[in-house]
Amino acid sequence: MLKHYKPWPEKLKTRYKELGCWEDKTFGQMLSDRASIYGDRTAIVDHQSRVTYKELDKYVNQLASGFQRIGLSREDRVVVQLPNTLDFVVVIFALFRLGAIPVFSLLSHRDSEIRYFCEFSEAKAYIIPGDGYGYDFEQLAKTIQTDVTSVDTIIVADEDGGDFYSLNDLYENETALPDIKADDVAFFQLSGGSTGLPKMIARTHNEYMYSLRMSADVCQLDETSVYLAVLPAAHNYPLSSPGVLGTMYAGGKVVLSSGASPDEAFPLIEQERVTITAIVPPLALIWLEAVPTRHYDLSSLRVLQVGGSKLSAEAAKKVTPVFGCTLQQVYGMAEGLVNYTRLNDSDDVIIQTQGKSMSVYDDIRVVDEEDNEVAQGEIGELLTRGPYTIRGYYKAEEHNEKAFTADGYYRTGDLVRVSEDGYITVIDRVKDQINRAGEKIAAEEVENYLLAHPAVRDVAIVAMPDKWLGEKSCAFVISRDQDLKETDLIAFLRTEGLADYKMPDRIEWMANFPKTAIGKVNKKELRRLIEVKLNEHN
Ligand code: J2J
Repeated sequence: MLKHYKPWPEKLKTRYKELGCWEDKTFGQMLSDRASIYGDRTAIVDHQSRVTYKELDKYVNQLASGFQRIGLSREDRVVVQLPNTLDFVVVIFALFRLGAIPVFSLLSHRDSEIRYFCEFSEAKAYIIPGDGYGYDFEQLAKTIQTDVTSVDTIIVADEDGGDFYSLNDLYENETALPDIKADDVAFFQLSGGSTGLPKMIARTHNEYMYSLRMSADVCQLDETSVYLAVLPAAHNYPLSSPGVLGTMYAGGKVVLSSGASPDEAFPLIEQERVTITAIVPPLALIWLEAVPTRHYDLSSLRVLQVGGSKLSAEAAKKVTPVFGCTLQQVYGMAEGLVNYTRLNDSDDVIIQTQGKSMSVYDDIRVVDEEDNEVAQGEIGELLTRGPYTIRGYYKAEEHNEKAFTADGYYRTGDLVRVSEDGYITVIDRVKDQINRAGEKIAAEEVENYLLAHPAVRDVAIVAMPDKWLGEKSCAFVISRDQDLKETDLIAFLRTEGLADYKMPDRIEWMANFPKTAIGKVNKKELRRLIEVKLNEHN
């Protein structure tokens, strides 16, 4: 068993198996099954390739064999930082078959994040994209390899690996692969987080397979479905809700796009006859504006999923008239629970709510600050547990005490209202996080970086409303130095190697912070202050 991983309690494992939720299938087996049922159907399309299920199955075995030859084996952690390409899919399935554990990072992550992922997971390998993605990943990989002792293998997804292995050279004759168990950890994902350091989420084959099987079912996918991934496929939403993996579960076709703009996505929808795709609310606004001015045939689209942050009812109303398809709101989290509006729900439910949990075995509680359940229909924090919601973060015992209840509920940090028939409306959040266009920023993580600047005495980061992104981040700073400028702080964060989306969008200088009754920084008041200021300028 993987060190530091706290497995599911035996009683629950037995229960979820008896209930038929967990089917004891690994992702490796799922792909072979699909290859035998849907062999000649197209599985994956990217900007340069198109492969069938049978071909994909073969490539995955060949790459797993190559990985094995260069020393990767069961339970080795491998940080995977790849764009939406066929390579991404082959790599993760090859690692699944080997029992090695991908750590899903995003292309936008930089030195600070990658270093932490490698160190914290004690990764053995790091897989990076080739040229053409706007950043020198090879240089980053060199630094990581030098600084992080566990990392001894770098693989570049390019024909020429330079000083490292080239992914293309690792496709080899198939060799015997280990026997992987469905209760094993399949991969690590990153939590959106609200604390100083991102938390890691370990998911087993069993629990995750159930999540995507239910998603495929709710979204009515079958082998004729065509899913377009425009969001980074490593993220939980496009990976499993139903995403790339749910579509493969159903035997459908996955189209991978490295960009999400209308000019990249719309032609793909037309050419590949895409039936379903998933976007975040800010993209929905851009797509809605773009439809009338672009002349692509989008008539194949049956479902447009919108989730990751709150979609306004105003925008929600426009989706069906503009796209001629059903809107599906998706409210999910990498920790597990996923809620969907159903395809046959009334317009009112689809426009006003963020959906209903997908499994009858999801336990949902809505509680007040003392953890007492609120009256039905009242606002409170959503707590949840169930067959595909984690029971604790990886290697984070102390934090788990706070993030989960003693009886195993995950504290989502979301303030919601649940209707009598189980539909959830997300109202606000209690967690210290900024949801910037669906990308989550843990305020404390960025605050800690800024506090390391010698001229910063104190800092507090809060969300401020933004017409396009939903929210942006505003850092209130108390400076020791009158000459300190916004540009100095941003430059400082860049040298620290923080991902771009975490950079504060605005800096406000303060002499003191408003405090709460118990003397903590009053972030609610700071949010109000910046909102007032923004309104004054409008
Ligand atoms: C309001 N807030 C939302 C929504 C997520 C499917 C869809 C999304 C995610 C995801 C995911 C929201 N309205 N429709 O993993 O499988 C906010 C909540 C939630 C947090 C989780 C999936 N959909 N949110 O966004 O792990 O605050 O997952 O707790 O990135 O995003 O973020 P994340």
